[in-house]
Parts: sequence; structure tokens; C-alpha cells
Amino acid sequence: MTLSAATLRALPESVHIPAYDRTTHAPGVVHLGLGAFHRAHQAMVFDQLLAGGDTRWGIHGVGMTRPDLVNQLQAQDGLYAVRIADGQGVKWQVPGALWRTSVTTTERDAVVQAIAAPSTRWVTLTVTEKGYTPALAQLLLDGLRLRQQAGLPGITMASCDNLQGNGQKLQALVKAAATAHDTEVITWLDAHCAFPCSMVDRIVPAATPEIMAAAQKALGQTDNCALSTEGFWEWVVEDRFADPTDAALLQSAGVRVTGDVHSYEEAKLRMLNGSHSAMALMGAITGRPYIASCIGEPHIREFVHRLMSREVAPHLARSDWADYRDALIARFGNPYLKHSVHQIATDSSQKIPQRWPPSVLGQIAQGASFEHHALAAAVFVRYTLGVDEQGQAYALNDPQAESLMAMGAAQRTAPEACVRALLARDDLWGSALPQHAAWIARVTYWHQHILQHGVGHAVQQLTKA
Ligand code: CS2
Repeated sequence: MTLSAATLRALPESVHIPAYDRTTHAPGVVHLGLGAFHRAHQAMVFDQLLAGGDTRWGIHGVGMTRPDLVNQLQAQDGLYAVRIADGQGVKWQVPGALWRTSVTTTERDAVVQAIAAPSTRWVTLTVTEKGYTPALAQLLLDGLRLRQQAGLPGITMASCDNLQGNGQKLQALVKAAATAHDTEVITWLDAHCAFPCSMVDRIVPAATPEIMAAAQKALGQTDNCALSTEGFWEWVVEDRFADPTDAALLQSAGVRVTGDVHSYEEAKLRMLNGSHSAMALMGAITGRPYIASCIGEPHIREFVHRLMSREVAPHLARSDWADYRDALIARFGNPYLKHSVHQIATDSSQKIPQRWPPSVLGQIAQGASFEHHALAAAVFVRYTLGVDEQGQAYALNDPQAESLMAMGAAQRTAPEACVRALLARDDLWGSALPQHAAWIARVTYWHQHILQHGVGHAVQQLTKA
């Protein structure tokens, strides 16, 4: 038996299931990017609002890249189980907010129509860092134009990707795609639509065969779309909505609505995601498969603790950073989350710019040490070799993979030139760092150390100092 609307009632009582009607109302949210994160984060917030009786939060989920996943979700009537597990315990829940699905590649028109549907009030996005393309802007613009022409109300478009100022970036992207024929839709958009910035946080690893097997056991049914996550979740969204009454509603579901998302965004990107990238690259090279296996090593744990305390925190507006750091280290160690280092190392070229350079520049401006970030950057250079310390090859999954590997290939024979070439890239490091001699010198130092003695030795050397 496979999980679906028909089999939902046969689930064990311990599994929390939706009790509300999922078929009568049209979705109020179009979500672009139907990956694991959205399904275990916002979809569960919307599930809560639906459970409270507000029928406007059903989701039309749009897969941007994975038709296979969308087909599986469709076969299960949009239902999937989420295992929520950490030191507090383990529970299973089936959120019911996903009501319809489409794939952009083959059903673009259906997506445009969904954005333009009278019932649609929100568009949310988790399309990843590399998803902010002119094609995305055009898709949104086509939907918005139909709304404007039909005289429909404006909508809230909430980017939920790990980018600083994500709402502003989305708005700028949509406007940049407009041509001279779009003057009316842009005037309408400015007057009626809202692009709030958002900080979203919950660790949701990509699904694994292990979680499918655990789902089978807990549900007594097959679930090809099961996910695993932690109890913790946070959604901080800017108080900027097409319908201002949404603020109170979201708050009632545990979302933080504020004028100041910036301080949450920068703390999350540099503390959580910055540490994640450093550990993921270390794990990839040393053959540690999961984040929990990395943070479980005392020297890596010390490295991450010091990276956050000494080099990230001094530049954050968020004053409760010490508690935040300690909570993060505990979350990284969650044994239930088999969070693959190679998954996090994916698209590093798109992630590093938000995660590391702002802290390095902050340290430089204060004349303070940036050794931990220099070591992390050296680990990234070493990562571009595509072979771990045991001699196992791994693939770089990155839009820049080819150029990164071409630059990194000769690092054993011409290490300094390779480090220089990779550090000269302003797409990764911004405009100031590639000129900074001391930064280049320290990355070069750690890179040599790593080539000679290995990543573990380098981390130990630094954390002993
Ligand atoms: C991770 C994030 O894959 C990655 O790059 O750093 O997906 C991280 O797990 C989430 O941002 C946590 O909220």
C-alpha cells in the first residue's frame, strides 16, 4: 500500500495527519521549487493555517527541475510523511497543504495560469541560489501581466532562498525582465504587489533510501516522498505584504514578522550556512559523509566554534549570537539528520559569496585575524581537485564545475598559481578580496599545509594555536 488520500486514514494513530478538506478549495499559494526544504518547512506552516480553518493556504507546488519527484508526489495526491527527530524525540507527520503540482519545463502555461488564478494570494520561492535567472523573471512577469489585465488583486512574492536581501533581489530581477511593453504591469506591480525579504531555517536533508525504509516501518505504507528533519524551524519575514492582514495570521502560526529581517539573514547565512560550507568541504575531502560526522570530531567542532565566535559574530547585528552558535552546534550534531556533505558542497560557487567574504572583510576592516576563513578557502581550493584524501574521486556538482576544476587541476604541481587563480575570481569573493595580499598569502599557506599534511592536520594546527 502506498500513501495517498485513500490510504491516509489507515495510518497508525501516532502519525499526525491533516483533518481538513483538501479538495474543495483552489490553492492560494503557488510555490516554485518543490524540493525537500519547502515540503518540510513552509508547507508545514501552511498546513497549520489550514488546520486552523483558513482555507486560503493550499499550495500549487511547481517543480523547477525534477519531473520524477513531481510525478511521485502526484501519485501520492501531494501527501508525504515528515519525520521530525532530535534530542526531544521522534514523531511523524503528514502535512496536507500540497494540493496540486506542475513542472515548469513541460507545463509552463499551467504555472503562468496558476500565478494568475483569482484564488492565488502568494507566490513563494525556493529555487536555489542559481535559480534567479531571466527565465524565472519572465515566468513571474507573464503571470502578473494576466492578473493586471484581469483586474485581480496584487500578490505577495516571497523569495525564501539563502540570499541576503532575497526579496529585493527577486523584485529587481522581475523588473529587469520588463520591456517597454510592460510599463502598465510594472506600475501595477509597484502599487499592488509585495516582495518581502525572508530568512528561513530548518535543516532538511535530501531524502535517502534510509528515510524511505524508516517511513515504511512507521507508516506501514510505502512513501516514496518521505523526508526527515529536525524539530527546530524558523521563518522570519519582512512586514511587507500585498494583504497586510497576513502579518497577524502568519504570526499565529509561529512565523516572526518584523521590519528587520536583515540581522537574521546575515547571522543565518554566515553562522549556519558559512559553517555548513566549511564542514561540507572538509568532509568531502576527508571522507566524512555527513555534517554530524564532521561536528563529532573535536577539532572540527572547535574550528566551527571559533569561526563563528571570532570571525563571524563581531560583525553581526544580532546580539544573542552566543546562544545561536551553541544551538547551531547542537543542531549540526543531530544524529537523525544524515545530511550529506556532498549535498551541501553542491553549488559552492553560488553559496560562498553570501557565506564567507562578508566576515573576512569585516575582520580586515578591524585589523583582526581571518585565519579560519582562510583555512576554509584553502579547503575549497583543495576540493576542486575532485579526489579525496583516500584517493576516491567525487564529482563537483556546480554550475562552475568545469572552470573550477580546470583552475584547480594543477594544484599539486603549481599550488601557488592555482590558489591565485581561484582567489582572483570576483564571482566567488567579490571585488575587494582578490586584491588583498595578506588574504591570498594566508590561503596559500593553509593550502600548502593541507597538501602536505591533510585537512585534519591543518585544522588541528589552527585550533591548537
Ligand atoms: C545548506 C542549507 O545545502 C546547504 O547549502 O547550508 O540548505 C541549510 O541546511 C539550510 O539553509 C538550513 O536552514
